[in-house]
Amino acid sequence: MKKTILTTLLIGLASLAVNAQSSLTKTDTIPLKYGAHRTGNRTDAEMERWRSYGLGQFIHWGVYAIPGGQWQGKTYGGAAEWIRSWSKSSAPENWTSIYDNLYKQFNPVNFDAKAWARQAKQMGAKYVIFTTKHHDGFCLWPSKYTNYTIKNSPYKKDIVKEVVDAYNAEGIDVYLYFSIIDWNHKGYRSAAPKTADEIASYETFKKFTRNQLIELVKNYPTLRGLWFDGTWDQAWTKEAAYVDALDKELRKLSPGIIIGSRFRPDDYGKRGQDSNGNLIGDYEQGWERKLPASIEVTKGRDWDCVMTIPPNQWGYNADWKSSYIKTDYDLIQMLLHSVSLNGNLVINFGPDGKGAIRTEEGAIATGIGQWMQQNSEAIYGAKYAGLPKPEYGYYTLKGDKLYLTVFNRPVNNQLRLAIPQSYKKSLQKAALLVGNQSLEIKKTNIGIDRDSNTYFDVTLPANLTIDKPFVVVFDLGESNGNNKNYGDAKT
Ligand code: H76
Repeated sequence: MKKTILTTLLIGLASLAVNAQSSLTKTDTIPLKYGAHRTGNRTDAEMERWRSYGLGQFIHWGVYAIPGGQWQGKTYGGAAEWIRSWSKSSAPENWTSIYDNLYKQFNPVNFDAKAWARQAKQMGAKYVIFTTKHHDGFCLWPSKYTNYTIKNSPYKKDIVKEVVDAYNAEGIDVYLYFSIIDWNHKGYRSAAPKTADEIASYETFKKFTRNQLIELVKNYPTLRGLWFDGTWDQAWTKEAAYVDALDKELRKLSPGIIIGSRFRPDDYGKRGQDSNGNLIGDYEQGWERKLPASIEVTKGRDWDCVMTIPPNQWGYNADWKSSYIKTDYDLIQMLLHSVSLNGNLVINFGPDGKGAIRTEEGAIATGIGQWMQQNSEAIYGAKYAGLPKPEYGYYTLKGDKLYLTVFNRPVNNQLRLAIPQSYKKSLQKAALLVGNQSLEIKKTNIGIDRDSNTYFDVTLPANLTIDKPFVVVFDLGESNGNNKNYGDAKT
């Protein structure tokens, strides 16, 4: 039995990612042909670019936007983009066939890719993930490999192209969402094929999937990555060799492309991380609508969190009355939470059947954008600071600047920061990010000296009137022993 203790902890300023293997004890390694391609994070420029985004936009759009979660007075109840799978007993009569013909009405007269892109830019999104095809199989690009595409709708034009061009024109990177599940393809199945006929039929689906992916990568050469979904079927998870070869092929066709952890299964059908616990793909895609509670649970991996504004609705749902809708404040807090732990937050929008982004989403985008306009320095390119989470909000770090985004302002206007004595940097200067007003820092001895922290008090201006989160910037210097408590008596 070979035991390796990997104790690499990289919180240096050059490589800000904490190594995935930090302080893990690895025991037996299972031999895998199709496991992780590497054990640490990617270090190339494309991935560095991905890491610096902070904020992204997700868009779920397709024919499911027409019913918007309901049909003829009946409510589906599940996630609106899943409405095709409305169960027979509660669904309108002939529901599947109604749904499969909806594309004949897909004519989004209000769709304006440039307006979407402008709004995303104004919100501060650095990248967009756009649904080319969801589980229903309807393609928003004119795929050569099926008739179930935008080309055969009244709209006709290539929506993927319009989106790619418009977002690129705003300087926003484009990633394409692609569902492996395809309820429209005859060869698609969920259970692993067993009989010769089933296997032959599934082969047609595999070929089709490969063709479509190659088509997307070739059609839209500026794409930066693929965001896979619907890869959990047993039929797919048993195809490790096929998917591995396809992954390599796509990477060859599109050098630098970024593909998350939801594409390839390993030899044993494990997804996300392989049977040895190593991440498959370029970043962790498992934080869907969830945020890691600490840096430890991220295992030092790159990750994104895709977040819905309502509880779990991705495609347009007409009914936003029945549940809690996140506010721009909630989402800004999630953004800080994400960036403070080395993740990107991707906020989902679900345009309606006519192509309009609902006014509530527009207002949220505006609110976030106004905040980003003033405070994005604490977000873009910022990383985990190597410090425990402060009770007032979140730390992010960029170069020699430490940002504290304050959500919980103390009533006495004193931010008392507990800095571990082991921290390699010292806090030199403090100022409000907006307006650059400098703030006094005082070392504070409050008698708690057994917890290995040094306490610093930063006084906020009493006349600071602000009802939004705000940022305090610290200039960091080399630690000169400053963090140690002084004057401790011998006992
Ligand atoms: C389940 C599921 C899918 N994954 C999310 C990202 C949405 O696309 C949802 O429909």
